[in-house]
Amino acid sequence: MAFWFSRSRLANHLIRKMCSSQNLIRSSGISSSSLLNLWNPSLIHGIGRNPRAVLENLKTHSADCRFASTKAREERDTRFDNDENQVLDFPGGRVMFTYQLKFISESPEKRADCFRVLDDNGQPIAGDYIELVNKEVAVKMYSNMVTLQIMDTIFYEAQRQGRISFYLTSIGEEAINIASAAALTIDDLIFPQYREPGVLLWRGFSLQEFANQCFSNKADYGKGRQMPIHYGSNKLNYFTISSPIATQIPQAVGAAYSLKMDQKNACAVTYFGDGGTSEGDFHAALNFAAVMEAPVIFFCRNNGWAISTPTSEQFRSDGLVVRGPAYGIRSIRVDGNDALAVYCAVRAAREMAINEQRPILVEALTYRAGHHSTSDDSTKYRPVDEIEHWKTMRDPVSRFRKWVEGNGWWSEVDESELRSDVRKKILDAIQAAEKADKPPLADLFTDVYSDIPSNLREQERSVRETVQKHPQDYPPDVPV
Ligand SMILES: Cc1ncc(C[n+]2csc(CCOP(=O)(O)OP(=O)(O)O)c2C)c(N)n1
Ligand SMILES: [Mg+2]
Repeated sequence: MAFWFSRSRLANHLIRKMCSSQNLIRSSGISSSSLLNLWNPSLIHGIGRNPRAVLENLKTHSADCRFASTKAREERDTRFDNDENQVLDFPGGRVMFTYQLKFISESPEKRADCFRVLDDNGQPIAGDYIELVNKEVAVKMYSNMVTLQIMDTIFYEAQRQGRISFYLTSIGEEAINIASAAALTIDDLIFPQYREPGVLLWRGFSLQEFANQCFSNKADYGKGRQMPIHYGSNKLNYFTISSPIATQIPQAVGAAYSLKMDQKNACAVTYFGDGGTSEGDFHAALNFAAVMEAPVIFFCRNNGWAISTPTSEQFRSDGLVVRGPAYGIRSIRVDGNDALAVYCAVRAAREMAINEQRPILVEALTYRAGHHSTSDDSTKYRPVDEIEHWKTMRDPVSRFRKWVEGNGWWSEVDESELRSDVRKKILDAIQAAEKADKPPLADLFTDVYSDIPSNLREQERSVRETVQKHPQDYPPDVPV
């Protein structure tokens, strides 16, 4: 760094020496800051017509006297051409000097725009993008959004009935879930937070597979060792959800970098909430991805809340989209309740991430229309009419339906058939999952070490003893 500063100091010194006729400068009516503009070679025109030209002449003349030897002159030409005294050639590019003591404002005059294709009534307002989604994709997207909604409603009730221990809905974020998934390919690696089961649904995870996980039965891929909704699927390139917030973000960058090294035609996509961006992992991940040029899409669901913490207590920036450029990441803000806008943005993001081998940040503005989870009652910390407004006026599912119906691709009959079919399938899946055997206790201790260490053997022996002593405190259907 010292090198650049010393270079610019040297330039400053030389300019002052060359332009020693201060009176001339003053009488020309040119301020000292505009004098410095004279060091732009593109201004060497029209000598004799204006004071600038006079000064230009002075500069050229003085410079010629100063550098008697050709070698020195060449050196001067390369060093001080192009506004050397106004520009700092610094790693990453050229930086303009300013002589105004001016701080960069903490907030821009205008907030970042939000891309949308459909208005609140499902009417297209950005026609150019409509044709990207054909009938087949649109109907599948809408059907998946409805399926996710019904799945959420029934599983939520199952938790309230005490049949599963925990649940968390995606209500209000169906467009984000389904439309982003639709814009990706199965080879793209998904690193979810937890409010994105629709991505898995789109990829073909069956209702039975969802139920098996929530009921922690033998068919659950996690062998009942995770809380409900911590889904994962090797087959569908969906990394298993982990409870600690934001851990998935740097993992996605690492995976994206491996895709880059293997020259794969795929990217990694990580989802996270507004709350997740307060974790150090978020910042480290963005910086790492930018520097390593990793093909990763950072998808932030800015839904206004991190459990009971509003975004105003989370950050003071204009949401998250403005953070991207700070790390050197191309970014877009999108209406998260407009399925077409989400689809178009993610599709474009994917193309850029893969073709240009770079990270992209997408911030989707939305609202967590449900409670955080079954462990929460959001009416305790936010107005009920706010929740109602988003649930009714800004519902992403009915908005998308209006567009699909308007195209003649969907009818009332289709709607009722879909709803009763999905409802029945989910109820059947829940019944089957509930009846299925639980994984044996021994599974608690496997799959981490190839040879189980002695401390774990000891824990296993101790838990068996405790279950035998106090059977009433343990589920009777877990084989010991
Ligand atoms: C490291 C860590 N800190 C705190 C928690 C507790 N916690 C679980 S969810 C959550 C809120 C996350 O909010 P956000 O990222 O906005 O996602 P949203 O629930 O809104 O979809 C918190 C604080 C956690 N799981 N992990
Ligand atoms: Mg949130």
